[in-house]
Amino acid sequence: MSAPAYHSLKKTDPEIHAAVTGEMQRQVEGVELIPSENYISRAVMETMGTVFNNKYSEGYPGRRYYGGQTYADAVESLAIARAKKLFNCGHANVQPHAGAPANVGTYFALLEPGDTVLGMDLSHGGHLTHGHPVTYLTKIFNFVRYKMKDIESGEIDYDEMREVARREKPKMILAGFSAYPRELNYARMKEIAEEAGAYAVADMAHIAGLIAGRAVRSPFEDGFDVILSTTHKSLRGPRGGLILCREAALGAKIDKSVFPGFQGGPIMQMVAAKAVAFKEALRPEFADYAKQIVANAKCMAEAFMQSGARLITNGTDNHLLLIDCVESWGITGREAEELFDRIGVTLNKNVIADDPRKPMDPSGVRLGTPAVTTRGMKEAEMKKLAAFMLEAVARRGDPAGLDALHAEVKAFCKKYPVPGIGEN
Ligand code: DSN
Repeated sequence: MSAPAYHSLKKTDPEIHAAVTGEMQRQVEGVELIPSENYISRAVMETMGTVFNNKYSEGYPGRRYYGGQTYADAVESLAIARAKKLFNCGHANVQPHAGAPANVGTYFALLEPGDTVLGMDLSHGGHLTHGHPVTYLTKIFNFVRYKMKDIESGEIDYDEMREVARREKPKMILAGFSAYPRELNYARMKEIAEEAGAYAVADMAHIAGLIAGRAVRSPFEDGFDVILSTTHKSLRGPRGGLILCREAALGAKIDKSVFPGFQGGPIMQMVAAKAVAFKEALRPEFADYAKQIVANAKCMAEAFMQSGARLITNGTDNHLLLIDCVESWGITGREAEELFDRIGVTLNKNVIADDPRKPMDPSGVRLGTPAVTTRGMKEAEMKKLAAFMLEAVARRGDPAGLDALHAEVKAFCKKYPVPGIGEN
């Protein structure tokens, strides 16, 4: 497969064409370790650029506010049916434009202003949308946070969570994270939610692909009411959001909340692309992919720990790792991000639990394996990537040494074509 040429774009807007080409080259020549990023297939990419962009489709299949919906209804119905099959549930809303809108749609469907939500603390792996004070959501709902009780094992303090739930009487208990390397005990959380009379909701944005591929447990298996997600992380679809209900009965509330509650027309080319991605994720080979993501992350974690690096929770059960750079290498997370960027390895600085440093210059970095696994890399390659990064740390005062390492990384990447781009 050769790289997309984008002839019309080149003619109309050479500057944007140059940026697109540059970005394709960056993706092909570099190692992508940001755990929330991935490479979509050419089929998903093609669908995102289709004429569905021209169509308004407010409403849902069979009940729209505009005419001309034959094909829009067909793609949205397919997306819904495939999402339900993939996640084994009773209802799917495929219209949220992204992850944060999926959170907002879920909160407004299930809560009244002033209601309490129990969510994971951002510094312990949670997400901004789970109640960080900088978000507008905290002006409407009352967020209470839970944390790990033991940073060495990553274990959540479920006894404390139960105490807090008894005291604060939340209407929603939220499982989910963007920087937590372990599995949550969904059964225990569901039990606590039941006792409190709260909805059990999971934000599985990071691990949707792992759940779809049965590489980790689905919160629905333990009776969770709602799972929300993005579609573009480990699930390897277009950028977008998704809300799933275990029981179809809750679906009407979710649908009404997304539209007309706070969104307008769905972005139908993205809904169509979600349908294509779900079809890809239903293939047996996607389950192999999901399991390899986890195997790769565990292997990489082992390689770093063997080198003496400190990992938050001492390893991983999913797709991501958090490294304490200050403790491991005597550099900050920002310095580490810049250093690895210098050799073509992309990851992100990240706070670690109870970080004494600020988010723009925290103590850690976060990295993950969904994207490199899509390129066909396995355990041997994970060891090689860890070795490149450790070598960069060793050569950090040596610009020529880092240049040489960057050339090695580029040569290494050439062996693993990016699906969707191919040879560039
Ligand atoms: N930006 C996504 C992440 O990296 O986790 C979600 O906020």
